Amino acid sequence: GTPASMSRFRGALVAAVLGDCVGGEFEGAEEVPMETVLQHLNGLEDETKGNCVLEYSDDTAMTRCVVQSLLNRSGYDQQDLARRFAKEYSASPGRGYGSGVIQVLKKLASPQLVDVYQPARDQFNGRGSFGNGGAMRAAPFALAFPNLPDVKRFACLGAMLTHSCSLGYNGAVLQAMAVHLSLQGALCLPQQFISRLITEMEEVEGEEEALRDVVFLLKEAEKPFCERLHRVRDLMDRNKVSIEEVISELGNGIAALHSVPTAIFCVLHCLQPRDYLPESYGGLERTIAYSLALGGDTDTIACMAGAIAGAHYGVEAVPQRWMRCCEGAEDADMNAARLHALYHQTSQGS
Ligand code: F2R
Ligand code: MG
Ligand code: MG
Repeated sequence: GTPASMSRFRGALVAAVLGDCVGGEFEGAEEVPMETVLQHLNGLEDETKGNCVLEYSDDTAMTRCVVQSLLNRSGYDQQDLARRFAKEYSASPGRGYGSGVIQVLKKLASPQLVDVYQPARDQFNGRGSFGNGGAMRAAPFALAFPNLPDVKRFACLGAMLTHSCSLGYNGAVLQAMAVHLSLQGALCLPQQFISRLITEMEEVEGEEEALRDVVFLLKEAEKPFCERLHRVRDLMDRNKVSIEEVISELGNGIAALHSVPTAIFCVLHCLQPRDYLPESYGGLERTIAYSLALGGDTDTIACMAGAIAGAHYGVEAVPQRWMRCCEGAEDADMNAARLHALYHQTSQGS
């Protein structure tokens, strides 16, 4: 498709929901054989099963809040988004939220709250969360703002409502940038795509807060996301790479650092057919199946990989039967069209 076409917007938002819904089955599993993944996905194709409904989790619940807020406010409004997060959690607390973020969501509901970023700053004895909860809901920022500096800025602020640690909010910046570039067609040149992400993250991780956080947390390299993206590039260059190697090099966990680069790798790895995936699968199906086979935080990795891949392949690549099984997929499709209009309205105004 052409850059920033309607099909790409719809693909991004719908495939993110699909990744969350189909990935929920395996979240937290240590090992997920590909055979089991394919059985699960084949089950979605089975017409005899009637209306199977896979419920969405916190990933989609919070993404929907971001989408609704961006659409209703025609841009980023921190008070409105904070209020929507709190309201959504209170209406539907059983969506599988992270155990830490629940405290933030309860505090955000308080009418006395003056600074909406403060509850996030108080997390984990003032260190803030490094979880992937900011990144899992970052895609809509790439679908609302046409300019990269806006995408980075608002993805960062939107994540900071719950994740004040740079290892959390920088994961959201990286995820939103990946969706932004994919929307422009940048995945047609995969080497340039990953190089661009590294260049952008060099700048993002040069910020003082980021350098401070890596000293205290996770004991990682000075620019941890850049370092992981270099590993993604090394793995991409290899013809054969095992699931075990991907997990050990990139991770499959709940930290943004151990899941956002992994999701990006899943997309890049599945641009070509793979002998362990059905020949009948297109790139989007391959990406989601592969994300699930990594185990660990499967709903979130598949959700993030789905958004990036969906922006590349477009909505035509989404299997109708999978879509019909997933709660919230139809809504995502309609909202994507509205975000498309907002994006193009903003690009004309700038
Ligand atoms: N929570 C889950 N899955 C657990 C199983 C749910 C189960 N299916 C059910 O229904 O009960 N999934 C969701 O959580 C992830 C996003 O988490 P988020 O929003 O980042 O939450 P939080 O609480 O901020 O961080 C997650 C955990 O990471 C550790 N952590 C984070 N920062 C830390 C720090 N500074 N120091 C120490 N630990 C830190 C904590 O264990 C947090 O609880 C997604 O997977 C989503 O699907
Ligand atoms: Mg979840
Ligand atoms: Mg998850």
